[in-house]
Amino acid sequence: MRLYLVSRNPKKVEELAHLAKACGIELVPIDIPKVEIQSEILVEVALYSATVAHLSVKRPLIVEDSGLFVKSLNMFPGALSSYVYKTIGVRGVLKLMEGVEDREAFFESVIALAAPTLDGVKTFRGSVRGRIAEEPRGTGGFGFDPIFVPEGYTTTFAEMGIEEKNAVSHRGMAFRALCRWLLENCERIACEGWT
Ligand code: ITT
Repeated sequence: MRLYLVSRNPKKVEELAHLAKACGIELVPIDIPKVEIQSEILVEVALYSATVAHLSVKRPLIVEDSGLFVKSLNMFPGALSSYVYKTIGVRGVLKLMEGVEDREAFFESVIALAAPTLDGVKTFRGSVRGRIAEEPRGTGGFGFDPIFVPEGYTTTFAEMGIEEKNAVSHRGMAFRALCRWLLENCERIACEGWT
């Protein structure tokens, strides 16, 4: 089965391609603009992006929207993570956290699936709890990976390989939910014909 992916983040594409392969899906990135509404709610952002993309592409596709939510910053940057990363970056977030003891945070991911044989857009969610490190560590991954330590680990996401990160990450969890749903519903939605 083939699924198209609307994203301009090559690292995100790489992580999703690994997850798709494990699910027997060929993931094909398409370079069209991803229209994102301004909303604090990831599922709204993903639903809208997938709907708009599907209107122009008319093929089975997914979009993935994600964000880092820091408890002591009242869940900032959340759905604004991409913009905050590009502006103040990892160092900026660490500065906001200077002297802050409560370093609890979580990543959330929403994958939205749209396809011609599907009634409406279907969404899948994943999240991972963890903490904000005192200093950036590691060179892998992207975005806020160097400062995120998932619960039960001492290493940051940036110190993990793709497979290890995917096994615990918000994106891995959301994609596995999509994979399970497709397996269970493929016949009903005629997904074997998706190209
Ligand atoms: P596309 O919209 O083109 O897919 P993007 O990077 O802008 O790419 P989002 O709009 O979903 O994607 O923004 C999510 C931001 O949240 C991302 O740019 C990172 O800064 C951060 N983020 C999300 N998942 C992350 C992860 O697994 N590791 C590190 N940072 C992550």
